[in-house]
Amino acid sequence: MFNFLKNKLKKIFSKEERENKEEIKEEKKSTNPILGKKISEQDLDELLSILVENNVSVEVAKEIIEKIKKDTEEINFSRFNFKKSIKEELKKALEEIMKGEDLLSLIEKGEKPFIILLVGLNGVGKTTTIAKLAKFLKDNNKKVIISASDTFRAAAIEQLKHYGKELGIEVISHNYGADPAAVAFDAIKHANSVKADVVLIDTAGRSDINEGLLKELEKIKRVTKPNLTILILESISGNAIVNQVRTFNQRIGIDGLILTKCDIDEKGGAIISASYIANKPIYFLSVGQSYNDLIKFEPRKIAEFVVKE
Ligand SMILES: Nc1nc2c(ncn2[C@@H]2O[C@H](COP(=O)(O)OP(=O)(O)OP(=O)(O)O)[C@@H](O)[C@H]2O)c(=O)[nH]1
Ligand SMILES: [Mg+2]
Repeated sequence: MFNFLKNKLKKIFSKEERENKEEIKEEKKSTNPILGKKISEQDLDELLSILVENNVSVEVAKEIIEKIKKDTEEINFSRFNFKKSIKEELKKALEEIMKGEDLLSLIEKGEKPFIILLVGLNGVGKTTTIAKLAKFLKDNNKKVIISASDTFRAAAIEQLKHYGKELGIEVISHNYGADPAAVAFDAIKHANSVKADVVLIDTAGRSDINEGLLKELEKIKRVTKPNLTILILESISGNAIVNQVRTFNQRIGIDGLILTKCDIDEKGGAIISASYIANKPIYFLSVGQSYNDLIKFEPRKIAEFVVKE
């Protein structure tokens, strides 16, 4: 009888001792069916597929999943609504990666004239984005000057002059073949004399990243010392976006991004890749071809677009 009690007490005490140890607690948690379910490798693979199928580059998708794996190691998800809960974890992770920034308040806090240089490959939407930005700034009572520093592509200057005329915004230009940095220098000088608030510098693109383009942009940047350098990217560009962000950032130095053509992008993943690799804010998304098609960037909306219920 006494022996039985002694043994029972021994058992209880040793159990208490064991329970004080962290590893035992963990063991108890993961094996307790009431406390729920942990994310398995298979679940992580499913989350990875969601990202990759929606155009997030494989490199970026793997890093995001690795982070989720670490962050959720200790979590026991409810068995009820398990899939929904882990998708929510994915959305939260995506939301943390992407950040927006209010361009207008940056301009208001910054120097006058506030100089913005737009760079990017051929056809991504630099010139039309300049027109949209110019309209947005004018609507917010800012005096804007545009520098037609794409002296490379035929009709680039006419395109900008046309937008300038429609919007009532002055465009400073030289002839085709002129030094783009000299055009920008003149535009800034003019902006100073008319007390403009903002100078938007358009630049030429190329079909792929080449030395000629990078050297040209480096020179424009050296001469103009912009307050902000914005890389324009197409949201429909897939994996190529990673290389664009890396090269422009290393060679030119970028402060933030604008993603274009989001109205024809059915996936949304390239926005996540670009944001992750750049680790810089997204100022706007361009969602169409008219002047007002520039919308504020909201990370949650992109996360929800990529990770559907
Ligand atoms: N659907 C859609 N089309 C866009 C958007 N942004 C730009 N575009 C179109 O993309 C094409 C190229 O735009 P541009 O602004 O001329 O591109 P760019 O980067 O200046 O091109 P280059 O000067 O040749 O280097 C035009 O037909 C634009 O109307 C967008 O958000 N949505
Ligand atoms: Mg252009």
